[in-house]
Amino acid sequence: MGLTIAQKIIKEHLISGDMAAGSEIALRIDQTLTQDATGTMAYLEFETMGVPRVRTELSVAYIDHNTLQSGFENADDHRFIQSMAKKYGLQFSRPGNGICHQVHLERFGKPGKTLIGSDSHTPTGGGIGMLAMGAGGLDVAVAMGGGAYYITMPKMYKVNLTGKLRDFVTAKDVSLEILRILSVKGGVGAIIEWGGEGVKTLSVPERATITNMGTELGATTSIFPSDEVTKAFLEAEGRGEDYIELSSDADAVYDKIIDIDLSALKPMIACPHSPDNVVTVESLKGTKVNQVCIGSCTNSSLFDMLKVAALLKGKTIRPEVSLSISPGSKQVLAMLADCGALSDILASGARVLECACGPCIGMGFSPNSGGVSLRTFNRNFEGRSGTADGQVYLVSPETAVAAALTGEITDPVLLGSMPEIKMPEKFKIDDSAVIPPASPEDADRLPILRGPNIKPFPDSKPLEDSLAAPLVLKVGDNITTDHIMPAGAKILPYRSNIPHLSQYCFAVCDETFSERAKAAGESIIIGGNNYGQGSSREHAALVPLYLGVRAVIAKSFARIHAANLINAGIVPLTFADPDDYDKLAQGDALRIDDIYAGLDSGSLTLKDSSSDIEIKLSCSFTDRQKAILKAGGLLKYVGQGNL
Ligand code: MIC
Ligand code: SF4
Repeated sequence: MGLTIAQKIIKEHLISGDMAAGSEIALRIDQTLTQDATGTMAYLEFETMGVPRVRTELSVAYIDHNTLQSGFENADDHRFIQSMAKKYGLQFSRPGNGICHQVHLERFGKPGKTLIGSDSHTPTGGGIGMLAMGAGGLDVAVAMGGGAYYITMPKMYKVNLTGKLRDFVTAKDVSLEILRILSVKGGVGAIIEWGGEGVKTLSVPERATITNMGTELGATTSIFPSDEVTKAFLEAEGRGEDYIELSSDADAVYDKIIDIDLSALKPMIACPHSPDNVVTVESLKGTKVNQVCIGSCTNSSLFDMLKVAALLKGKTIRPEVSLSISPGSKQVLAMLADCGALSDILASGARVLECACGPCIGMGFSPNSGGVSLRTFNRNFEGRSGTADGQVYLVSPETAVAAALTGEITDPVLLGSMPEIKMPEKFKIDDSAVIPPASPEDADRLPILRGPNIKPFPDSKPLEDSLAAPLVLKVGDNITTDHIMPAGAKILPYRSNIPHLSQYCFAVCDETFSERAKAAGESIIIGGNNYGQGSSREHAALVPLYLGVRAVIAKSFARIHAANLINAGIVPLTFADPDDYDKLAQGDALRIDDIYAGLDSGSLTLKDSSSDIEIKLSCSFTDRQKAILKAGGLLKYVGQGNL
């Protein structure tokens, strides 16, 4: 039987396990990346492992999220990460050098390699044929220490592309279309491979937009073949030697095949507050717009920015709209400046922000109260923009420009003809903002520089055989990590200070949660489907751990969050019958006995003494996951000699 591209890479990196969908596999990881919002914690965890130097082929520490320095906290964290990188053998990408995924694609990613990153949009690397996955910080720390990365062997889905995108219809519209078809849960447990004749018409930045946003499908990752287009991109980056050809076998077998005719697509838009709430742009025409933001790891490549500049050239944005543009990397910004496109952007009235995540994670540029904000980003979860009642829509750069110029949601086709965008044969290469590590001989003498904002991470305890605890919070479907542990400019500086962060846990849904959980001592959370979708932030597990949460019972979990819960020593359990969710009420006194035996048999009984009912729970943990839970989390398990 033939293999898919992902299966070929997995086969080459398989340390243990059976490549049958649903089985646990252990993978050798070639490259890792971290960003600063998850990085401080990941490096604190790495430090406790006592490994003298990273054991990967390449590990990069990026600073791109927490770049507003409105106090000492972020600057201290940057300095801490820089000192860790220098000592332990990592490349350090300085603030200003760009968004981790964009820079990694340009300067470091290699087809056929495995990459894990402490950021859920790490699959961007799939645009050049990498097996690139988002992971919790602790999993990345283990991989840096030379340990394997464990995942459930995914199913294989294929999206078969035919035709060619028309002017003003873009890779972003392809991403939105697949979200419309599959929903935010549609990719759970699967790798999405993009193939068919239409693939050849898509450039690397377009492919990377699509693999980036595959995260919103819940997919383990997304991947494109590595072909002549990939080769030309790597050559233009001066890295032709990194190219290898990669394609699936003609007789590869897929669990699902979806056909998309690129020529038939229209400009699409995701409405508040979910990336799969997708309709055509045309259907919302005339809706007034207050703010437009162009950038983020989804749409900040030179290709995107040149299109934006060409469409803005000689025009002025509407006075009632504010437009921000954040180029994805220093390379993109420098090339925009060199070719004059930056002047066209500035002359239009846009505000050019630094090369960082910025508004995407609420680091500034929050919309006005109730404001309508059109963003080229990948997430529009409620409150994520920093304005609680902000109405965020997700669109392509073309649709974003059309709104900035007209003040309302407008089909970009109405902008006239699309200027031809010529990509350079060579990108401008300047790696001066990437600081290499010290030599192993010098590393010993180097200090680690810590600020007062860095607090120890919460201690977990070994799993007990019985748990009696109140149902402290009951939430519905598709709860995101932005609900569990919100981000934004005010809170993000405390990513290395779990006690401080804890007061904001679940504040979006329930302002009293933190107090109530603390008062309860130990507690249980009940969730619906796809609990924990979105970010890879392990803070969405570490903070509940700090607040005493011992188990989360949900209808289903998002992949990275489930792994983060196990790593933190919190037990993720599912309802054997999802309808039992309705039988439980917040405040109920819950009890689970014989947990050790239940973990082995795969079934536990939840007793609700408030209503005197019993509910069956399922758990299908691997032996390794059981051992981690029993030890009280992955750090404890690694401490027992299990790296
Ligand atoms: C996000 O887009 O939500 C983030 C911020 O990049 C997160 C990481 C984080 O919370 O630090 C992600 O996607 O994993
Ligand atoms: Fe940064 Fe936004 Fe991309 Fe997350 S999704 S890495 S916050 S740009």
